[in-house]
Amino acid sequence: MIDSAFRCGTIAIVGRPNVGKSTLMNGLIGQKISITSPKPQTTRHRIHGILSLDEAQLVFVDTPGIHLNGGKALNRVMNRTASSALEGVDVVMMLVEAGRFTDEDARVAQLIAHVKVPVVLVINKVDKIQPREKLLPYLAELGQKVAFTESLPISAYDKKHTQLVINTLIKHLPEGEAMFDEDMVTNASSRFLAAEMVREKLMRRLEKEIPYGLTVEIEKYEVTPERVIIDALILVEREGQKRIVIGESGGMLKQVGSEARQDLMRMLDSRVHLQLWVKVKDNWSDDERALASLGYQ
Ligand SMILES: Nc1nc2c(ncn2[C@@H]2O[C@H](COP(=O)(O)OP(=O)(O)OP(=O)(O)O)[C@@H](O)[C@H]2O)c(=O)[nH]1
Ligand SMILES: [Mg+2]
Repeated sequence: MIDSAFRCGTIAIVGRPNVGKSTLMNGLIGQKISITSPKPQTTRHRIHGILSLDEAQLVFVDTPGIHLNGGKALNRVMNRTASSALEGVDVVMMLVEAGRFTDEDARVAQLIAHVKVPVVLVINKVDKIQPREKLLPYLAELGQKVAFTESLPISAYDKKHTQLVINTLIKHLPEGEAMFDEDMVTNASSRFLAAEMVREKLMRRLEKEIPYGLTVEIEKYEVTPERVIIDALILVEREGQKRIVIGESGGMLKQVGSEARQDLMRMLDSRVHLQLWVKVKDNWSDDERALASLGYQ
């Protein structure tokens, strides 16, 4: 008998920072929605990515990497944002990095130990382990450390692997009608995505603690027949950071602006005029009220 019932559900993507959650979500929906970088703690919000197929609709929820040590208020908010994403979803997809299992992975395993829905454990970045057989003892060990329903060793960059993830997830989704219009890839606003694209370039270009002390706010977002006009404000915590973000003769800001503009033009399918500003806002990342007003929940 052919099972032809349409399936639809939400899938939380959780794991410690830097395991490839956002890269995988973008790969699964075939479009860049969530920003990525080689640095941990890139994602700060919950970000929905929607994949609409003939037989199912998969609603992914990308989350900030769950990390130890409360640290600043922003860190606590990020951990809360991630763990609360486990509530009310139909499937939990936990990511680990092939060959590694840290205390932060153990924390994630502990958080998902009691969820009532299927847990798909994705062992990402298998491309980094050669030959593959080296992974076998690691895979056996994971069975003791994570309570999962099914596990999949993959590389988020590999189309065949992402297809396998999709097929596996569909099996675990409940029957039901689509929740979103089929041409919708995210429910995030263009304004939010614009701020994120700018933050991604800053995250990738800046070193040490600088990327962690900044946030981006969109001050103006105007759509005209010719182009989209965007003014983005980069908030930093100290004068010294402002100097670094601007760079010598404004060089850093120029590069960041030009890279972000390329992404935005692709995303918005329009010409884009992007203007960047930098301002100091003392201690915003450790101030609960400032965080709330900056859109961190
Ligand atoms: N070699 C390899 N690198 C990968 C793979 N998937 C992701 N990466 C890289 O891993 C780094 C982290 O990826 P992200 O997608 O930003 O990781 P994340 O889990 O979303 O990180 P946070 O948002 O900080 O929690 C980036 O440099 C990616 O390019 C993979 O399958 N193989
Ligand atoms: Mg991420």
